[in-house]
Amino acid sequence: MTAEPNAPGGAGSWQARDSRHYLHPFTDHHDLGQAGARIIERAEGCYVFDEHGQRILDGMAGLWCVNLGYGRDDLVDAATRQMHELPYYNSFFQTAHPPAIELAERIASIAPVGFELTFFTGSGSEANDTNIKLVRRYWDLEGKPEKRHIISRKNAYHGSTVAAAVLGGMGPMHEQLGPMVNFIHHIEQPYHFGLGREQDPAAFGLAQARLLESKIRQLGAENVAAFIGEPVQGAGGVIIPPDSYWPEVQRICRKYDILLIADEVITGFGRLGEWFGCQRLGIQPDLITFAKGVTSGYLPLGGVVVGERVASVMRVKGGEFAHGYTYSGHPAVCAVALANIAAMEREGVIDRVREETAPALADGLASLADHPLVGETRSIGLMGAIEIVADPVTGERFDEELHVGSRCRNFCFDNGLVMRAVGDSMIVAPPLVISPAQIDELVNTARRCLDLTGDWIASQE
Ligand code: PXG
Repeated sequence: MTAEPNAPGGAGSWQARDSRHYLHPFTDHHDLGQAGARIIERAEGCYVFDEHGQRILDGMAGLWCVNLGYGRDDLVDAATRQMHELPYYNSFFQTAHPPAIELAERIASIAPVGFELTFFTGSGSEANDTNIKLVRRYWDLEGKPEKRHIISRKNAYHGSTVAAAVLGGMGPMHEQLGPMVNFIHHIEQPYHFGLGREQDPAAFGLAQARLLESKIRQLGAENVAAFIGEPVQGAGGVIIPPDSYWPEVQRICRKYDILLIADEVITGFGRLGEWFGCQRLGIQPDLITFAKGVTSGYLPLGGVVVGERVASVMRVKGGEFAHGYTYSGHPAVCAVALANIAAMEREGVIDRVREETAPALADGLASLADHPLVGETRSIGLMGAIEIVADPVTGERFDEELHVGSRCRNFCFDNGLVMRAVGDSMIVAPPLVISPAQIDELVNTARRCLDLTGDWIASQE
């Protein structure tokens, strides 16, 4: 019997059609042509379903964004209603429409005190491009145009547009960009397990923060415009800085009169058990980048919440801010964000993260610490990491060639769990509506897959 032409693996299968025509983001197309993509067909709650009907617990909330989970009629209905009413209009040249105004107002109501003004974009990358221009505009208006340099961190992720990729600190992205924009500088990250596990965490946190001070002195404070950082680095491997880190960064930014940008694309909208991560970590930034969770990923939206310092200068001194996107404040997208925020409030989602599920995830991950492959587990809110090591005592890693993290990730997928690998750090960031029972399922599957990974490593020796 011949196979169905559209059956998995056949010439007309999703996989074959995909590899012929679809250029994927962050994908090796040689490998894709060989192995074929995993095709996800539908989703419900915290689970996605592949083309074979396998149910997979989405431990990454899509890409850190599907905070309310899949299948929410309220978000779909909000988009539909708005698209009937006004599917598109722009906010350029002194026009506006109710959904964008209402959303800007709503964000001001949940943001830290003094954040009254929001600029909308279509993504986190565009929001960070906006930040670069905002910072520049601010210092120009303040009569200090030489304050142009921005300091960021190695292994930071701030997006994929040219400017956002330069702003980020991902080596492989920089390599493909060629010559770098020369006003962005990177200092080392506060990655205790990876860079300072033999040191006291508080002392390590202070030392990493003071790298900022050294860099400012090297560049001259009169030339430095801003420092940007994710409160907790996400794509870099859920790097949770020691408690001593952010207060010291804050102190240094104030001392040298440097703007602080908190990139909350992942940590915003509830992931750390507060609306914004800076509220949880006690950071007082000047600009906040958001995206992802603002719409639970149902439609693309990003933006910058502008603090009083920058907002007042733009309002008082004026002059056109020569920047904007066709889809800045898209009405349907804003309507979904409003429905998303309303549902988070109505359903007490953030309180449940703080009081119930974040502690459950922390306990669950900690229970894996006795596994022979595990060097450390850590989490904050609903984002966590498991460090796979060859030797839990010394923290020595496996040979990179073994790609142990990717192996473990594949075992997870095959056994019904999406967990991501950043090198050999396994990371999770489930939907904020995950239940304690589903956290148990996540942790139990992770343990089983660590076992399978251990068996596989043994088979290679
Ligand atoms: N800032 C941060 C902190 C992010 O995590 C962006 C900016 C860019 O947002 P957009 O919407 O332009 O993608 C992000 C995005 C990963 C992964 O591999 C993470 C992101 C995107 C894609 C993959 O963990 N974060």
